[in-house]
Amino acid sequence: MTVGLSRTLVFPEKTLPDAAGLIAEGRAMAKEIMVGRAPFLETYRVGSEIEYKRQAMAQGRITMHAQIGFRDLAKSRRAYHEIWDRLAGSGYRVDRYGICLDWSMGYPRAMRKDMPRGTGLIMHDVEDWISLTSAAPVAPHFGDFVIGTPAAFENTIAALLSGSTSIGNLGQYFAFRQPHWDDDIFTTAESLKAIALTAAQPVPVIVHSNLDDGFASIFTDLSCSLGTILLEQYIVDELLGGHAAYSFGNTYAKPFSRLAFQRAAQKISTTPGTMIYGATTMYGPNHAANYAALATYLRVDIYGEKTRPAGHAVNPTPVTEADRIPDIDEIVDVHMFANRLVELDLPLHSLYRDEDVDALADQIVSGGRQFKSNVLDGFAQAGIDIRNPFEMLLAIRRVGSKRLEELYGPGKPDPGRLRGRKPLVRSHSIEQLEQEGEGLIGRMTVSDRDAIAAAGLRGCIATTDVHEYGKVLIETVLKGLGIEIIDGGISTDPNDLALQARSSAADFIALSSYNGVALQFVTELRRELGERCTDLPVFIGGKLNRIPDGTNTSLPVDISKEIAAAGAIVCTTVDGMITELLQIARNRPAAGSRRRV
Ligand code: B12
Repeated sequence: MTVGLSRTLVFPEKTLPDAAGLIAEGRAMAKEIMVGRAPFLETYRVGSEIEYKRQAMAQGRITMHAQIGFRDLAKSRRAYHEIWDRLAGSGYRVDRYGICLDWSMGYPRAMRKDMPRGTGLIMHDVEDWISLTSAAPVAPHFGDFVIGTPAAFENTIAALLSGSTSIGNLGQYFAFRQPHWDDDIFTTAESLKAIALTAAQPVPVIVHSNLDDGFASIFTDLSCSLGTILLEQYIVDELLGGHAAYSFGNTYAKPFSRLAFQRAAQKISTTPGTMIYGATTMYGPNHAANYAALATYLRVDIYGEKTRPAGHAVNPTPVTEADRIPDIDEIVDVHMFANRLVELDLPLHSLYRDEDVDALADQIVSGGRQFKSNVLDGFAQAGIDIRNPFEMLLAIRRVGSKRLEELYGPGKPDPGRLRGRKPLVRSHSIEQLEQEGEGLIGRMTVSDRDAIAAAGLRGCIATTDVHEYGKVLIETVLKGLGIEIIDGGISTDPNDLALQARSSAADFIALSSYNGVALQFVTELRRELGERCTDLPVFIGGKLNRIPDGTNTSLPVDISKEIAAAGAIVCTTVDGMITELLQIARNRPAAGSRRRV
């Protein structure tokens, strides 16, 4: 199937960088840069985490992953040591840390200090990286803002020197955009060099991809997510001689399909998996209630890894995660819970039956293989060189998840559905958001709905970062209310959004923001909108917090009031925006009798 895809559409540039030259440059660096002997490798006498994982798989041992990364390096070092130490004191082990670098770390080092910051760890020299991973014998997994960003090569060098043998994140490469950074050729070149450098190491180094950070959170078909693993293996292992491994979990909230996906991916894995991430979309504001979600997904993950190990560590996510970045005590607590659950869980395994879940896993695998071959055939027919890893990476990134699924998804065409296909195995997140949106409209009175529809409003909808679910929800509601939608994009910049809102004569902007940049974004957006749009309403929702300058807790605090003072209407719920829109609609002449400026 080639509908709508052609080389010139995907690559309008006359020439692209020489892939072979970039690969040679990356490989050559392996003469100087090698994996440092961090305490993890020394203590367990292994050459790499892959070796350690294979040993744990052979022993049938469940391994544990914790996510850490506070803004402040000293606090992050303390966490690295203290979590390991306190768990060891109880006879338990944390095997690996996923280190949450700040997204500003994704810019080349010289630019970092002037770029927008999120809520994660900021480091400066290689010595900082080494001092962190030296703090305890736990495997350092640099899963975010390394490969896949403009700083891919330099950050991979630092990660290797600090003893990391698990580096990501290809998922981010495909789906993330650093604010104010449009040069995807540079990002691809640096990422290709980084992968080549890992592939040329004398020990195997994992090139990690969190599928949810990439396309899996937006695909409607789990087969496409599995097909993504196959495509990543094709590029990293087959074309570049490296070791691709995947992670999944954030958005896999249904226990049955979560287990089926673990089974399916286990069948096609060559390298041990990194971690099964906590099902964080199951968490809400009530911490006690979150324990039920925690136990539910951990049980499934423990069972999956115990019975058909894919090499993943399990990831007990603190119950405070929906509020903000969790603190050290909360991480220790949740690991105590998980370790005790492993002990209590094993006797239950004989109660489970596997036939139904295996049948679903087989369906996901066959759909995934179909997706991979559809993508390769389609790309080849469009004139993309499918043996060239640079072209493969950039083409997948530029075509994007929605279009890839529309064009190459294995489900039968079904024009009425999202992506125009009936998924082979439905992924639930997007469908659930649509149902939530429809429910909100259903609860409104007919006269309120009619009033909004009659006003002929037009809204420009965008996100400041990769979190897109809030936008999907808002779009569903606004469409249902007959409001025209101007798509302001994902991970957009304030100047671009202001331009689009003005040129499309939008009546309001609706913005979703989660990464701690909301205040800066709204301030710049207001400035860019300028004098002419002083009364253009800007609605904003999501996670409206920020790490205050000079804090010593490294934890974000709510800044809704400051955002409101900067000129946005803060909405904790979608109802809040609907009430305001109703007000606007009632104060306006009917559609048709208004002139747009
Ligand atoms: C799903 C998710 C992801 C998915 C996103 C998938 C996708 N394509 O959208 C993935 C896995 C990709 C992801 C990635 C990351 N994430 Co995330 N993610 C979440 C999670 C679990 C859910 C957020 C969500 O979408 N909820 C669904 C929406 C619909 O519901 P809601 O948030 O409750 O929103 C309500 C209202 O706010 C309102 N609303 C939302 N937007 C708007 C807009 C308007 C106009 C209106 C009126 C209303 C409105 O609608 C909802 C209805 O009540 C949260 C934790 C949590 N449980 O909240 C973390 C969370 C938001 N992520 C977080 C982080 C740090 C990240 C990463 C940086 C992690 C990393 N190191 O890689 C990356 C992002 C990198 C980047 N470049 O941006 C942090 C943010 C930290 C903070 N600000 O304190 C959180 C809070 C987790 C945590 N505790 O660390 N994430």
